[in-house]
Amino acid sequence: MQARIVMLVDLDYFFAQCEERRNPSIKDKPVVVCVYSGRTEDSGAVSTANYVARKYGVKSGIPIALAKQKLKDVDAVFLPLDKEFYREISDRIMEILRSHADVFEHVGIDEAYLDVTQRTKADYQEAERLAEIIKDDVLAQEQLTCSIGVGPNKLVAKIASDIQKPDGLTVVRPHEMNVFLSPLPVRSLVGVGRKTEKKLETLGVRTVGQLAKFDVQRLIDIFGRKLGTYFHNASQGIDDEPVQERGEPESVSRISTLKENTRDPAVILDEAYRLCKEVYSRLLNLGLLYRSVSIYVVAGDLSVHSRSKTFENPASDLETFRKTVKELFEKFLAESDVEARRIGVKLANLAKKEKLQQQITSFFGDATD
Ligand code: TTP
Ligand code: MG
Repeated sequence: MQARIVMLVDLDYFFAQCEERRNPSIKDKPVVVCVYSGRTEDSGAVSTANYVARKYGVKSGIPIALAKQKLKDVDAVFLPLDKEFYREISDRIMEILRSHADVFEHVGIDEAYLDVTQRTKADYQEAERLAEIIKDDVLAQEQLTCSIGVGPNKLVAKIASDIQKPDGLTVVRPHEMNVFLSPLPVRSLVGVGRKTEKKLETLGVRTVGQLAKFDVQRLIDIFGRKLGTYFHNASQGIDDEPVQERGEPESVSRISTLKENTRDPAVILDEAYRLCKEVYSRLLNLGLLYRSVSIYVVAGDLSVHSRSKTFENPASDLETFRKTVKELFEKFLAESDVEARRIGVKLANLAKKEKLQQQITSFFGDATD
């Protein structure tokens, strides 16, 4: 396989950082984002916490009651999850990241792989510069910090991204890989969970370096061919998994929160057109056509309303999209008396451009012969 350069970008303490961005006055305090189960006041688990809270031992997954105990005498902030708000920020950041990648793979709400081999001409210095630019862009446009790992493959990039959090940038060149990986605990490798870690420990293997020296046949005997081979390769930093765009989405949408609740069509359309532009640019990147347009309104009382229009034939232009969005919002405002708190636009029934071309060609016959 040709030498590659892969990045993993992971946003720092993501949900909690979004909350800090919304309300900067809490930044220096421990911030704990909670999933309340609703049974009793404190039942539920911690979704994530900022790094101030982590110093007190508060982290993802622990019970809220335990987090409160750990922060007993501290002026800490406990907040409920607001997934929609984090999703909005994530969507916009993912677009920034996508614009810097040859191939982009969206992994989770705060994480993505970027193959940057071509645009950096496989040069690590270039890749490091690009990573700095990405960090600056995300900070300037969305006021959030992230950590980036750069390496010859996904496995190394992922581990590198995690090693200097928050606001980290770690570049691991191929010749540095073994020195980088050797001292790490085996748990650093994707796929090594607590159980595998225990098992390896009984074999005297604690670090990635020890795993790399361990007889591969014995690993296969113990874990089976697939896993044994994987552990062996991973410990040497070998990973051929390509960075891959994940499937074609069924729809492309954006939603955003208005500065204040309103029914003013000018304000609503102004924001809606901005969202249209974002959605449209995503559509262009995907090389897709659309057949339906929807709008969403989340009202002041958080009720959700939508209107849609579906065309007979796929459309591909921004103007039709904008015109339909305008029509749908005007219709909605005429029919309903709610004030909009958040608004969204969506393109769905997406179709491939080539398919359309094929249809046209088969319909009209091939004009070239
Ligand atoms: P992570 O990237 O694992 O964590 P993080 O971004 O909060 O912190 P870090 O600086 O270490 O990257 O997860 C991303 C988001 O996913 C996180 O902000 C909250 C959510 N999450 C949960 O809700 N439960 C969990 O157990 C974990 C691990 C994450
Ligand atoms: Mg994160």
